[in-house]
Amino acid sequence: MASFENKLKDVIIKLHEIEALKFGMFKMKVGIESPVYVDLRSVISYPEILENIADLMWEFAALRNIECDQLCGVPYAALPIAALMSSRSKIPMVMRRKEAKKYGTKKLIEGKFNPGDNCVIVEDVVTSGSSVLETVVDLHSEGLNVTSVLVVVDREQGGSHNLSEKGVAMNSLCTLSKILQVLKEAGQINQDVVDSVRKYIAASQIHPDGTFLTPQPRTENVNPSRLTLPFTARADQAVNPVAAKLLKVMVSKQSNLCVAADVTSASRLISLAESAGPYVCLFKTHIDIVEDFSPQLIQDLLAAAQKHNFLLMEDRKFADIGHTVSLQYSQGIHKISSWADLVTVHPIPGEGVITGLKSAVTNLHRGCFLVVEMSSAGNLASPNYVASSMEISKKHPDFVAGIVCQTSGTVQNPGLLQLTPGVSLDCQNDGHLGQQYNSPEDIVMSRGADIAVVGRGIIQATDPAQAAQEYRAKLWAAYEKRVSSVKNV
Ligand code: S5P
Repeated sequence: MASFENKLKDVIIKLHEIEALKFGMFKMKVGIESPVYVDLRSVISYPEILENIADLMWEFAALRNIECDQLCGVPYAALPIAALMSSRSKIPMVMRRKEAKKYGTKKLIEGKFNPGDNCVIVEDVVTSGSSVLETVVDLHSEGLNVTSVLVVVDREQGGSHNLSEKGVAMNSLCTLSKILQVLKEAGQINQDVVDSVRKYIAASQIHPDGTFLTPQPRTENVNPSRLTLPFTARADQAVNPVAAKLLKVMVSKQSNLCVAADVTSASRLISLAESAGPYVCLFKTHIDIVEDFSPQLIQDLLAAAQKHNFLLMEDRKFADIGHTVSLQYSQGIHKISSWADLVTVHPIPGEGVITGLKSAVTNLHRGCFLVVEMSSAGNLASPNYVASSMEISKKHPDFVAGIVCQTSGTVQNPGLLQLTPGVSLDCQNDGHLGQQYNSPEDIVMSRGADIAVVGRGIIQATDPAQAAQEYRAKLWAAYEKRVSSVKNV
């Protein structure tokens, strides 16, 4: 039987074939032009695709442990999807009228329900989330509880954030980023289309009242998102003390560059810390690849970090049960917790991996980055995995400093940092080794990176100091452009 992931890919490709997903230039309801158009109304003409979407939505709801007493479809495109889901699951359905009837009973909600019933909204596409919020208001006014919405496509333009601010969790079957990835891999769209849609996503975050968070004309009540708020202001919103410190270092050094110091000798590691140190905010190590490791190396690293004002991150990618990671973090020859300000962690074992790490440190002047999406080709991070990982991050704001990911919509909270690897000036991937590169500008503007990780682009350069300087300048310019696109209009 096909996996959930393969069925999802199949549906995305079919939606493109029937032109429910289109690329070009389209005028949106909110008045801006968009390079992508998502309209699932036509899906009723293709019963098989409709059925597949409803099945996937139901499977997805089960994966997310979403339970409810009622389903509510938002007219029009989501109605048949909700109806099929209701028919399959035998969960009854209610329907919100677009307008209250002018005669007879002035019911807003059709269908039978009891006050206090838990209702999940089903929607086809979410942009700012305003239609869903209107539905939430009406359902609440009739006494129904609404805490979740199931969406087929999240356009990643602020909907998830706007809904969560109103206490409604958005669960999306797929995002625009996922659609781009699937259609690109299937050879149905080219890199230019991918780039233009990514730029558009980063540049058009929308508040539910219709105002743009980036980079459209700024209005008085704009509520800047993570992507547009300057690092200085974000330092105040960081709960983890290392994240706050890192943001301050970034501002004072005007650097959003992290060097991935993937070298195998102690002398090369220290030489890199000395040469690239002045230009980076973060120095990332894989300490287990150093062949002549000794405690002295740590002393030298700490001295370089102090001299050049950067933080240290050990990219250990912990991925075991809590008890084991607490030992791996604090014991052994590397004693990581004694020197690394930050570590990387895979959320795959569940929340225990974080509680385990936290149990190994007595003060919380340490933090971690959760690796929720990877840069490598064919990685297994599904939308479901990403969303569940983000839920874990919310439970430990004191320890989670940020998220390692590839797409701009993943991190909403301005107090968290997005760290993104896969950056190179020449953008040449490394073949069968799987790394996929983007340019510094793209990584910050389209993919939403706050900090970009550069390894071989710097360490294999003839002059690593000069290369670090060049990456820093390009990355910082891209960050300034991202922020000022809202500030200066
Ligand atoms: O998804 C990821 C996550 C990480 S932390 N992809 C990555 O490449 N990394 C790390 O970033 C990887 O372990 C390496 O240290 C660095 C990228 O190095 P580069 O030489 O490809 O720039």
